[in-house]
Amino acid sequence: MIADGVVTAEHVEQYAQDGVTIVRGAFSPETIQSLVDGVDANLADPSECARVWNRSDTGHTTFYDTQCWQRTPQYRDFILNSRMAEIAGRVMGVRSVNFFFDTIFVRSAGTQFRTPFHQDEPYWSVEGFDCSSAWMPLNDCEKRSALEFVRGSHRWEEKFEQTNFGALTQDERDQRAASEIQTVPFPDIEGNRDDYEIISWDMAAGDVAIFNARMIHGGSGLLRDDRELKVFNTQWIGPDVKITFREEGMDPDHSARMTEAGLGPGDRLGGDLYPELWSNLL
Ligand SMILES: O=C(O)CCC(=O)C(=O)O
Repeated sequence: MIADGVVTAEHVEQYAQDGVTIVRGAFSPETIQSLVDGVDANLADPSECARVWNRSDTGHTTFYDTQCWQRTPQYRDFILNSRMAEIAGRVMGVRSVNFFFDTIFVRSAGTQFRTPFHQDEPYWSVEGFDCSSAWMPLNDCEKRSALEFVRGSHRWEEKFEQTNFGALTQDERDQRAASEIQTVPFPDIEGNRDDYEIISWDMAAGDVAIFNARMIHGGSGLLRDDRELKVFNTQWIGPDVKITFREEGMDPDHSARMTEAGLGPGDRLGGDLYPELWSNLL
């Protein structure tokens, strides 16, 4: 279970039980600096997917962009050539891993905005258990500002109504209708924090938190006035995951690019857009 001595049996066990694990010191300062350069280039030239998730009265912003890896050499190099794919594959305990997509979350210094608690899979154009996100702060991040996870929630069976992120961005493209199958109101985690086991860590640049896409997570923000937060986030898919197009809408919506690439509901990810980047048979 060891990837260059980075992924241990404890990581695998923690991910399986809790739904999230943290791999510390996974990436070198040079790798992190390259991603910071990529994020800075991305901020200077946002893609058509970019959004400002939150802009406070005091001018603090939370910026989001996604699917930029093919236009940002530093992201492409990390995704194709770093050990991230192998780390994700070994943590999930799967036999192979495809890349799904990249996201950045950039909060200006002092931003208080916290991401509403949610699960990822219900927004995505895929369905399956072995689906994970790798959340990497590119600068040191205090526990109070790090992403939070509700322990074990990746195995909860309820289909929750999810946050409509369109209400945050006011952007037509983010609107998401209520789904007929998701009838259970989303639990008020923030209002009842003592009722849940909430996990987060002080994180250093180079650490990565890998979590299951069914896991309830949110938070971050609460930055000190002299602290910004740049996060680079990648999504990784195991062999049980299949494409699905959701009537209630998807965020980010990959249905058009998947269809254009000849992929449709029921297919596995593949091809140049969603390459297989690690296999334990290699
Ligand atoms: O960094 C954040 O605030 C949000 C991260 C998140 O929700 C995600 O990675 O799915």
